[in-house]
Amino acid sequence: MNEVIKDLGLKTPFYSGSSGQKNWLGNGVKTNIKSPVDGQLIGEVTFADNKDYERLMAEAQIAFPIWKAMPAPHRGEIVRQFGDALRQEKENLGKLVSYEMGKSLQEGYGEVQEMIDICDFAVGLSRQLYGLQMHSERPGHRMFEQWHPLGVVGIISAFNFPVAVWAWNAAIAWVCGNVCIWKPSEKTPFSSMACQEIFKKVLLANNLPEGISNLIIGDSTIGKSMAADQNIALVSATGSTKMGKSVAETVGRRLGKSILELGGNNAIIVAEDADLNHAVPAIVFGAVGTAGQRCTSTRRLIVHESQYESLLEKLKQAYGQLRIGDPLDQKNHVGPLIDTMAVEAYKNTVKTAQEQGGELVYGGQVLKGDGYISVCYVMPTIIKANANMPIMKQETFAPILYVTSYKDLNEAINIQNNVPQGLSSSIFTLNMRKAETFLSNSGSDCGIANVNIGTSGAEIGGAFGGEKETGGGRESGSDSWKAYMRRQTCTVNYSTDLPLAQGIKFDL
Ligand code: UN1
Repeated sequence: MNEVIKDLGLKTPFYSGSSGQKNWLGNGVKTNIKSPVDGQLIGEVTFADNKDYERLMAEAQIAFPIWKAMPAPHRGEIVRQFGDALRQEKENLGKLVSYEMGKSLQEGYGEVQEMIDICDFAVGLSRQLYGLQMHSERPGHRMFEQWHPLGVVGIISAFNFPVAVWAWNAAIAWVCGNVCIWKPSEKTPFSSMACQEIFKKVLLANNLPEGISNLIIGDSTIGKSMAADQNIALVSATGSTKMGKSVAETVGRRLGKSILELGGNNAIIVAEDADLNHAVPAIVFGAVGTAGQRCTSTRRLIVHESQYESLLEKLKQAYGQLRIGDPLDQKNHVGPLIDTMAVEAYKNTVKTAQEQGGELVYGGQVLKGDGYISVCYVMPTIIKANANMPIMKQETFAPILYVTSYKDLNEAINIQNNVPQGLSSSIFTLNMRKAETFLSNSGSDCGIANVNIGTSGAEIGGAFGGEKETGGGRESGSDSWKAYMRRQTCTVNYSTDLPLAQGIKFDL
């Protein structure tokens, strides 16, 4: 095992080689996992095959009746303990996420903090899984709705948030009484193994079966099996639109439920009256944070023509100050892309954008040499673009920012909405009319619409997700929990009569 991992000192030992002791170690193909930070081997994992999947599903099915029989606030208590265990492991787990995925250490810690926060949210929620009571039209009748667990929830997560997105789903799914099977990205298995071991320790300390949380490390064949499996009541999938369409088709064919959180193509509109002291750092963080690999990353900048040149100058200056390198070194702002395939996608996109008339004004190169040995580091890039360029309608998971200008707000909103994706959006303006127009039903068509903050870094308290090719699902806060439960409408007749609804008479 890699020395960096050994030195992490996670209080919960999580990796003991591919000896088959852990329930997530499979019998399929062996794969080497390398860090994008330094190209070093982190370790070897053995992918699960379908037999392993069936074994885990059996464990989940044994665990479900035990877990759902516990009152929801008691389930909340287990999630509270998980949150506490994460507080203990925050530093080391954050480092592991940073090393395995390549995001900055601060963002690695932030990701674990997001897990802790969603646990707190879920604990409170465990006492608030409310149903409504309606007035029945029939005398002596009571009508209400209640919410029951679904069963086994499948979670498919992406490499860019290797642990937090799982926690958004799992913590909520658990307090709702479900058990989970988690297939993380095969690019970041070690972070998920650490999480599984941390939660397993909590379960075992409470005499509960590990099957409440199941981890399966495998490639897309496992994701496909999950989508097709009748035993999975809900599949919550985060990742590319291509993957989401395939999951939706398969789950839809069996009329199962899905929550899809897919690609984004997020824009910031900068109005003529924007406070650039706030807009510039928000744009830079949104475009280059996590090396442009968030689904909420800022990919398009739509700037009023009066601000266009001066903002571009300010951005070029700010980009010039960015330090690119080892994300575990807190002096650096931008780490590597996840792998060399992502670097190829970055190169192709920069090239295509130029072929389509875009003008490269900053970056565009892959970094080589000392400190960039993994060949996964790229220069954050700014491209002067024309909103009609087809490449601007695509999401590339890389720090590439397209900048385009507009004359009036309606035009800006049209440009912002005229893409297949609909996740996050924002406007910088000090003008109340413009802000409210942007938030109105003729404004942004995205699931997230912000004023005077950037497109990324959503809080867990809100429902997270977006429209159109982003998939329409909502995870995390607000009333997203309802998607993890089944609704039951109940009517009780306590009268001495049997009146029918709609006044129908049926006398025998
Ligand atoms: C994702 O990239 O899949 O809003 C999720 C954000 C994060 C979540 C991103 N809280 O940027």
